[in-house]
Amino acid sequence: MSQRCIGCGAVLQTEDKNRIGYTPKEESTYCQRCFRLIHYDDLMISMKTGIDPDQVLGAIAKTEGPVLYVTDLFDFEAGMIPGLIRKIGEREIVLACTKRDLLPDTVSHDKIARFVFSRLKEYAIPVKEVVLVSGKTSLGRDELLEAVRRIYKGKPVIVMGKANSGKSTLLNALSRKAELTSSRYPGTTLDFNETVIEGIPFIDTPGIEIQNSMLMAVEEKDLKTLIPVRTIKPTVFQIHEDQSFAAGGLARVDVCCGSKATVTWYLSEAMKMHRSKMSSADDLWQRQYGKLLVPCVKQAEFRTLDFRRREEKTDVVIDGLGFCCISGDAPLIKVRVPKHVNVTFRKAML
Ligand SMILES: Nc1nc2c(ncn2[C@@H]2O[C@H](COP(=O)(O)OP(=O)(O)OP(=O)(O)O)[C@@H](O)[C@H]2O)c(=O)[nH]1
Ligand SMILES: [Mg+2]
Repeated sequence: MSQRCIGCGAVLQTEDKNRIGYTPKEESTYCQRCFRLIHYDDLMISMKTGIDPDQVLGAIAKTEGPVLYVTDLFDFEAGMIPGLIRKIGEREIVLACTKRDLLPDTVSHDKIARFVFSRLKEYAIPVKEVVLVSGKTSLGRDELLEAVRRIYKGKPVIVMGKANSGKSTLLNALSRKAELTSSRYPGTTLDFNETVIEGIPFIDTPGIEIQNSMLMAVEEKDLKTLIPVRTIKPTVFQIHEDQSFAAGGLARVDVCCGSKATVTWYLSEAMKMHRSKMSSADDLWQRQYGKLLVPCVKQAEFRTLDFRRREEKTDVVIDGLGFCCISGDAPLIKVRVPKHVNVTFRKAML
């Protein structure tokens, strides 16, 4: 049996239940893991730490086609791959910024596009075109296909990006079929998986590991709480003194306020935000961690980062969790996150 699973690209096998690609039936087109993910939302084999990013990038480097690079607009910083060209070789890249549906409609496409270009410059990622899309609503689908057509010269288009960025969902939107398996569990796609859309061969690829994301720090059952499914409704706080914000037991942002500042949170609606005076925040954290402050991380070793603000509006971005925008008189921000989780301070996106 050397057929591949249509959903995840793993080579199908009937021998070992605990290995990827297992199917109990010789004639199946999907492996059991995909079948259970699609029909029962049951993960079976977790690939959270299973796919080596160097292996994926190494395999991509051996291909010759142009690249459709997929990043998640909500979790944008986690999607960036600095030195991308060094890792995969010189080639034409179209960037699909997906999950546009998660950002408010009131923010213009132009504003988001300007933000994306400035971040790409910072990360030194050269792309030919940027298209804002949604795999969920199919917004931007035709525009993206046109952009891909412009870089397609006969070699399959490599669809790459970080785990969970939305590659498989986007390809399903492009093909108008639901063939590829997508799920909220990072590491859904397991191997290169070719699919032809309007005459163009695309290769879905396993997501590049997001080792420094909050999505890796929490238990799988909590991914439902962290990953937004609907348009984010920002939560706005006007503050007049030092305040602390706890995003469950996952992260804490302390804002040292001079006279008046505004803190706007962009999180999944299932995430609970707890605001307190900074003077009582440590006490709240100690007493309520894992009780009121949930979800929390598996290994609770935290680090604190200090940031002195200069920009008019600053985003504090916590990979895999979301971001908050701080404006006004708040010269110092302290961010407490699990040790390996990445934090970026950037000029405001929205
Ligand atoms: N709201 C919204 N959610 C999306 C969109 N695209 C993908 N998602 C969600 O994001 C999660 C990951 O989607 P996948 O398509 O499996 O992502 P992937 O990049 O193929 O992931 P890997 O195969 O693990 O690398 C799932 O929970 C999807 O439902 C989108 O456009 N909008
Ligand atoms: Mg996938």
